[in-house]
Amino acid sequence: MNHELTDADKDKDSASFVTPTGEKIVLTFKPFRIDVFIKKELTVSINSKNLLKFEHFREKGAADTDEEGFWEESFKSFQDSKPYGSSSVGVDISFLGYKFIYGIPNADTFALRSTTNSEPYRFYNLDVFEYELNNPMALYGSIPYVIAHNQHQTLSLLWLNSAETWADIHSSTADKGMLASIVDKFRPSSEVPQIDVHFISETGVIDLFLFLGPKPKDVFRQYASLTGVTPLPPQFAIAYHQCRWNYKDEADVAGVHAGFDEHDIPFDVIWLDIEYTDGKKYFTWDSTKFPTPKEMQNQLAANGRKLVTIIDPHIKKDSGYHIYKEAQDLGYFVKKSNGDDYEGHCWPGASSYLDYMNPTVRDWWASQYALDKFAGSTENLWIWNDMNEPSVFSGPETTMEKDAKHYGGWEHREVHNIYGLMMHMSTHQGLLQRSNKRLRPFILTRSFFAGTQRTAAVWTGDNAAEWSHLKSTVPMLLKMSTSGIPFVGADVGGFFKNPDEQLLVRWYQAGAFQPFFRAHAHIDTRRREPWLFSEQTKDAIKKAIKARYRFLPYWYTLFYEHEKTGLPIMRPVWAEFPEDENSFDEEREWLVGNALLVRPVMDPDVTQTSLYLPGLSEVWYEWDSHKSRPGPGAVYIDTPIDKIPVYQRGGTIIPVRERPRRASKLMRNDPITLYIATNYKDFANGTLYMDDGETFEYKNGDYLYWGFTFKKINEYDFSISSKNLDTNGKFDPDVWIEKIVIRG
Ligand code: NBV
Repeated sequence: MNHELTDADKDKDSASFVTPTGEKIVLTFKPFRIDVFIKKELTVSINSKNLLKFEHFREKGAADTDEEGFWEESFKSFQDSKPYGSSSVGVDISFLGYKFIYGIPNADTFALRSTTNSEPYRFYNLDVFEYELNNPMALYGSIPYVIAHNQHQTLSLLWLNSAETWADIHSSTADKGMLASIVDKFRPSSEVPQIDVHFISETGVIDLFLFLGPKPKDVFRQYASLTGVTPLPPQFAIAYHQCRWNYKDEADVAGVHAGFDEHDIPFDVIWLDIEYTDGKKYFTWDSTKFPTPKEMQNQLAANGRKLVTIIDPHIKKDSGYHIYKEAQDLGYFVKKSNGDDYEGHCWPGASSYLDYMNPTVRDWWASQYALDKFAGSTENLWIWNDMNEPSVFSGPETTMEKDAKHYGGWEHREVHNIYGLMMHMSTHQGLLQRSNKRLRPFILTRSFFAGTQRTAAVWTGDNAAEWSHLKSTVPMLLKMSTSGIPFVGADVGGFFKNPDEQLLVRWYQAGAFQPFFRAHAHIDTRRREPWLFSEQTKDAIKKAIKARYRFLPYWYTLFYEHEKTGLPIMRPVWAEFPEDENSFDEEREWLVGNALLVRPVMDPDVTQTSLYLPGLSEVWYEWDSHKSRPGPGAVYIDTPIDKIPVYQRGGTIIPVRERPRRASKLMRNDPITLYIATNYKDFANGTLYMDDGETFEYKNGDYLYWGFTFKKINEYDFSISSKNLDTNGKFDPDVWIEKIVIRG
């Protein structure tokens, strides 16, 4: 909402107004403070601790300070010239009545920890070698966003700043906090829990967004209305991806492609890492190892499969390399502080970096993906943007110097955390243009920022083949999902090191129920294609991958619904059960949509696993046995090596396809089975979305969105009905319901 102060307001000590939804906002001018009252209770207070800070740009000489570090800083052998002096901004925000706060994607716990006795959370996109878990350190991406949640109200806050940023989080009860006097005035109880967040950025402006809920789903929608949603991906993108650094040559690719068929394991996409290029010059191919890339892609396409290749942002300094030559001639590289082209070391050796902050450079980069420009590419090839923090091996903290210069005179320090976003946005534009806006693009990015969801999927980077890393996939992906990025995954199997067979199987089982499902491995690891292990392991992996293919109609429907509503696909329990306090720090299980609860095994040698079934008056059905259990409460379930604990929530209907095939494209016309799980009122409903799976025709009405309802008519009779939920959808596929399974 917009509210402008009147002249009369400005003469007073404070001003207040009421939002259209009834919240009261009080602005106090001296000392400056904003208080938000929800249902008459003080719920958010901004700057009550007086940490608001705004250092404007200064001119050397005219400055009022010569404090150490103000005009210049050094880090190891790097000198940072700070031409505008110290220019930090910051503010404190208190959430009253809250014990739990979430957000801040990184490798730490899902429910954020207090940083009172530790380092603050850091936001600075970095290529971190062998990152540590349970650590507030910066990783590849930044979203300075927090979500406060209690049983009655969910609120969130975005600190929109792309410079290096830190957040301190302190939790306490208000009677001890500095807000005591205000709280006493407005809240009867003196034991109000309180969380204080302090954001501070190295530079930039203060741009703060508050989303008032009241429910988790309102907050997700409100945040998405500002930062955007992930448009429906092509169907192959949500199926299974097979990656490694590196599939060596065309014969290797053909062998893996055939191996999956021979062992009857579905897969949709094979990936090529940096070794496919001619000397790490992106948009080229190693002509010995990949002499006929188009034929290779066509062979994959013949079985409904795709290829993804990596394209990194470092451009080899080599005047014989067309991308380098053209970009250099046109002046498209980021500049050093002295105005020369910036140079750093990366895979190809000495490299320059494109200035994606410049719209002309983005257009130019996008045009490189045109089929007639990117030699050897076809419409069957999709893109992976890695190293886009940007990673600079020779730079401070393996990234670019802060005083490097971008388009418009902006220093790198101002825009560091959106460099990757600008790159993958431009790649997205290129893939769109390549097909004349006919095909939906697929891009995977490592670096991300608020808004990345509009143009790319994200993975959690270089994890390790360790049980702790498998476990950390859940909080890491939940943090990203609740922070607006729904299409997220972690390298299945672990990137560094060699997983033992048990760990690999358990990782596939978790990954099969996470939004982006891709196996990946470091170049120094042993090969891991599923058939290279024991029969038992291969079969368990196959079963997990097939489970993914069975549930594809449900996943696809959820992605469609995300585009409409902004709801995450992988949800924390509290997103569906906001009042169930037992689940507020839950980070072993999650919900896929509103209907499936998943709690994979993430420990070695366990024959039984316990999980929590949330919700008062809820009933849950174990997927395989149909056995029902009431919520709320814990249950134990036997978990032999091929078992994935999955429960269907009573009251829901899930569409599946019972015949997994070689690739998802080949299943498009297969019939649907509906799993109906009734609740205590003998009721259930669910939805099914379908379209051609790859084009934008769904925007022109070529889709179908159906609802299914199961209800009780009288003591003996029930009805199952279906309804077209959106009559604008005109898609008429040759698909029928072949089977209905009723639980309960
Ligand atoms: O391109 C090589 C790797 C890639 O496989 C991985 O997924 C990325 O996260 N890349 C990082 C560069 C080097 C990693 C040590």
